[in-house]
Amino acid sequence: MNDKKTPEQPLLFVKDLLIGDHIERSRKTLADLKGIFHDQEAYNNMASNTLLYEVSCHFPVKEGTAGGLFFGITKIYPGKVGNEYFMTKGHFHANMNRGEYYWGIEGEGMLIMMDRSRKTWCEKVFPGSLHYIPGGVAHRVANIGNSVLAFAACWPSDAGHNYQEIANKGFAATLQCVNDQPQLVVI
Ligand code: S6P
Ligand code: ZN
Repeated sequence: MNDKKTPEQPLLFVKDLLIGDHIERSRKTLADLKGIFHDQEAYNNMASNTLLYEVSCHFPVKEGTAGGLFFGITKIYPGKVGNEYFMTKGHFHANMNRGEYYWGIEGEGMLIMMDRSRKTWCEKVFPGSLHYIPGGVAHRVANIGNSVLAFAACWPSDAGHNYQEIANKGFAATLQCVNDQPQLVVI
């Protein structure tokens, strides 16, 4: 019997792409973000299959496992729906006290955060920027540049995701392009 183990394929993190085992990829189009953007007319006038962002994640353990970590790369394409930048859906973690790190890899973006009292603020994302998102803080990222924005994320494997609250109530402020500048506009 041959008891020699085949060496595991190394996990690669090449710019904005993850390669290796236990990697899952997903993509979100405009249709997947129905109800998220505020300019309904602009939304209806765009092709519903417009690609907004892609995520590749490394899930080394089962979702919900205590003590593990997940790693993901999100790539957001440039563009706007009306005055609102292409952005991620945004979520709270289902396990409210679980935090997360984000860091910028490529392009220019804005991390928008909102706490439980609906206080909303943002931080600029750029290559090398590092962002700590505390537990209980909803988070989403908008691409404010003219090229692809890529950022990495690391979060606990028992964080889970609560998209419902954002789908129902949204964020208290939205990031819009006003006079060619990103501005957080209270809804
Ligand atoms: C997971 C982490 C990211 C997002 C990704 C897409 O906790 O925050 O990997 O899942 O940026 O955003 P969303 O809001 O569509 O999950
Ligand atoms: Zn998260």
